Amino acid sequence: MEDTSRNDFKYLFKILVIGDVGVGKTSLIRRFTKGYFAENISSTVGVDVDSKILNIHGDKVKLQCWDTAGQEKHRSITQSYYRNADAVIMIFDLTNRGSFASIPQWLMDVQRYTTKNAVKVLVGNKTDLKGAKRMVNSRSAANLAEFEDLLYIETSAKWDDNIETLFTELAEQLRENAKSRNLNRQNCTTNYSVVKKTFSIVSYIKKLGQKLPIQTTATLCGI
Ligand SMILES: Nc1nc2c(ncn2[C@@H]2O[C@H](COP(=O)(O)OP(=O)(O)O)[C@@H](O)[C@H]2O)c(=O)[nH]1
Ligand SMILES: [Mg+2]
Repeated sequence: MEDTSRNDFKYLFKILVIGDVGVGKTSLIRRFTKGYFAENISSTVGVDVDSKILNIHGDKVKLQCWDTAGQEKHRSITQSYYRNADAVIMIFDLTNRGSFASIPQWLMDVQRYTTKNAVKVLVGNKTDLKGAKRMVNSRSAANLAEFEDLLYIETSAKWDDNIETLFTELAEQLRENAKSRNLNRQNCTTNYSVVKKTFSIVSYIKKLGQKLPIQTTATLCGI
């Protein structure tokens, strides 16, 4: 999908990226937002935020990716970090069984601190490390994802494998959700404008001293 550098957009979504130290959170965000991979990244302090705008079916969708920096060592990510998250990407390292075993704990925090509507994605990173190095098979990860109602995808930040797909699909899903929420809201607004219109007609008729038509707002709103 097309990346635009201009800072106008139709949708803005906050995406949290969490998971154990070393799974590739920073690398994945860097690959997506900046387009490169660096073998040795010095860890940053505090939370890093990086964004990219994607063009999704003609709409500019800004994905704001929040990266933890160090706090994940002690799983001491605060509740405020999770606030207003539209999506959460939970990453584990396909070559590190421990990082996969941590996912249920991460998920507990996600369920505790985010809304039910937040889109949750499980990511197995480092697909470039194959053969004996691989410690978590796709089936186990897909089973967990299915059980916990998460999307699942395998990536390599190093080889740029599935990174674009991950964020594009996420953006599509978030845009769809936002559109249907707006539609619900709009329906309500339409009802209001219908009601308002009726009132102005009513006051106009009143002014003319005519008999008011019997019309309830409920029937106008189709309730
Ligand atoms: N082979 C390989 N190494 C990766 C990949 N992603 C990250 N790494 C390496 O894994 C280490 C930890 O990455 P980093 O992004 O700092 O992980 P974080 O602690 O989760 O932010 C670094 O040495 C990265 O170069 C990947 O897709 N493949
Ligand atoms: Mg990092």
